[in-house]
Amino acid sequence: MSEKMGKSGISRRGLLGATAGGAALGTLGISGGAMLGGATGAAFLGSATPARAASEVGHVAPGELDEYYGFWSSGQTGEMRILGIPSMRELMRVPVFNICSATGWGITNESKKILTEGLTQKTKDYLAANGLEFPRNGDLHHVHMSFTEGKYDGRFLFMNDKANTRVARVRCDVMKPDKIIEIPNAKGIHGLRPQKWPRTNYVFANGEDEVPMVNDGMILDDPSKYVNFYTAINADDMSIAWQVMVTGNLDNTDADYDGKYAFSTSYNSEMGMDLADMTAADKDHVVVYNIAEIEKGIAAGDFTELNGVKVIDGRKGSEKNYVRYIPIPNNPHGCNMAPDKVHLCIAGKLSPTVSVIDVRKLDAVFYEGADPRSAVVAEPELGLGPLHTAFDGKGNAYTTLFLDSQVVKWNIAKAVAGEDPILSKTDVHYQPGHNSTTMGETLDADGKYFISMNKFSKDRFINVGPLKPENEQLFVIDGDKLNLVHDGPTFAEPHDSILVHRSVVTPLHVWKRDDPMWEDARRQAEADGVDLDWGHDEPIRDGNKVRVYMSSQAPMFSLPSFTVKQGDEVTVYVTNLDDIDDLTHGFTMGNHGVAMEVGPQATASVTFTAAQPGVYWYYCQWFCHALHMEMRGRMFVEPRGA
Ligand code: K7E
Ligand code: CUA
Ligand code: CA
Repeated sequence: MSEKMGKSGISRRGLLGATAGGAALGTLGISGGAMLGGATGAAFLGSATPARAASEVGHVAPGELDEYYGFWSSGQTGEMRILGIPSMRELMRVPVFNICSATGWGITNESKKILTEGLTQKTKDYLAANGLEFPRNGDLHHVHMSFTEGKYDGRFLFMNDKANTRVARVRCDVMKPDKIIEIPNAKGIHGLRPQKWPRTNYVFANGEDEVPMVNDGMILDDPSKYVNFYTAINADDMSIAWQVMVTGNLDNTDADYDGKYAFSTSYNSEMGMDLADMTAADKDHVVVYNIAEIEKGIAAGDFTELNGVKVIDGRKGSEKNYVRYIPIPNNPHGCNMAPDKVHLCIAGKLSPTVSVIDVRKLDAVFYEGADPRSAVVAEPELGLGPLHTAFDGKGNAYTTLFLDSQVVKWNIAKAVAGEDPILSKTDVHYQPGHNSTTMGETLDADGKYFISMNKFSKDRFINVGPLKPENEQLFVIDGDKLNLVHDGPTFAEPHDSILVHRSVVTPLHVWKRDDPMWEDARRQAEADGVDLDWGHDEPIRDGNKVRVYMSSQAPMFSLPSFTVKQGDEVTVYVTNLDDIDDLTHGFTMGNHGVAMEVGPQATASVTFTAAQPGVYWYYCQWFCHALHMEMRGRMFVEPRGA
């Protein structure tokens, strides 16, 4: 480390001693134990009593329904979760980038198609070299809903996979992914936001990790050859619209309410390749993307085609009006556009400040050559380790302070006026990362509830071993104070959430038979002359490929048994004919690693090789009837020679 320090010309002592940010770095990176030791559990217990009884607000009695959906990321679990707010009950897990034993996501043909079709050939090749069809893991940080005119429109949810550089779209009518794409050129998609205005035509995605401009194994230690990519995805078909090549890495992103600009924070403006270099400068920057100018540049042919993507050069030194770099202290993280349509809040992370950018001043920065910092209209000092900011729609902001284990409520107008903006500080447990407010990233921000998503639970729960859960706390914020109404653990590791009024989202109760999810099954059944709804008494043989069509109706499969030959590649199609709310069946083939969910009125299919002769039971693994246990049948595998 000291050697690398020498390279950047700054000693470790100088770095750590230079600024408040430097001190924060020391705590953050170098003595993690001390960071956790300072938490204030006792103080919290004394102040936690809600000012109003829990029964009055924030309590959802059995049988009552929540007012909001919470759409949760799950970090390295790779799934999306749906919670009810304010009960904080976990209602559903939606596998996206992970493989799911219950639903068969990553096992069924329908899900495998979605997981594979958006991968680049290069990725398919190196996965194949590892015996994989698609990545086994995902790291899902940010879930955001599609917008129409600055408000959620309930069509889609979009989310990133940092681990494998992917972006997924989930249909809100069935709460299943329908598109998963790998982003070419970029590495490590992190920040992700939909365009807010006029509607979500683009989904913006940050590549966090720098890569050599030609990443062919010839360049390692020449940072001048490293670049980073900001990607605009066409939300309607999940194709790549364009990319901007930038200087510095990209962390979080957001878009304005005018459809003019999008923004990314960068903590590595230094283009450093290790911690020392990434924290060497006392300012990094926010990149501002000028959407109309980029679109003009693309239309005029001012791009390089790179792996099939039109790439605009927006690196520092480029004279064009595509991007501007606004210097911001120090390794900034969160990037949150306020619903007042004016103020963009950049959390300083290693700086105790939040930088407030007035987006109305950006035209001057682009077209009149104004100093980029002239758009920064306030930089209040709020506390140590500011990470993310949420809004109540009444001019107030809530910023998480990771190192202080607090949430600070502050007033944006006061900050801009140069007054002390801090309204309150509330202890949270412990080390909060993201936060969110009800409808807070939309023009419908209603200031009712606030979630603090804390990275550590430490001593809050009975011990479950060395791996502890995270902890999340829900507050009512419609008064002056933040009133705690829920405090509970979550499994690895939600980063972000959005809280969406239930009136916005109207999922189906049963599938529609013409759903595109099983289009391939429909086509295959037609080619086989089979009615997909009812199935077929005999397997359809096609060389050593065998297709078995059956339906399910509680408590029976239409086929009590079927026969194949050893070595056959067997595809089983199951259609659930039950047209009843909550009547899901499943199909598990014993000892074949095969299971899947078949929702009411859905078709699902799975393919496996019947490698060993014998009798194998298949069964419905989703409890559906008093005779659910009896809902099973036999696959008979005849020896090859028979
Ligand atoms: Cu949105 Cu966790 Cu990926 Cu901040 S990041 S905490
Ligand atoms: Cu069908 Cu259980
Ligand atoms: Ca930096």
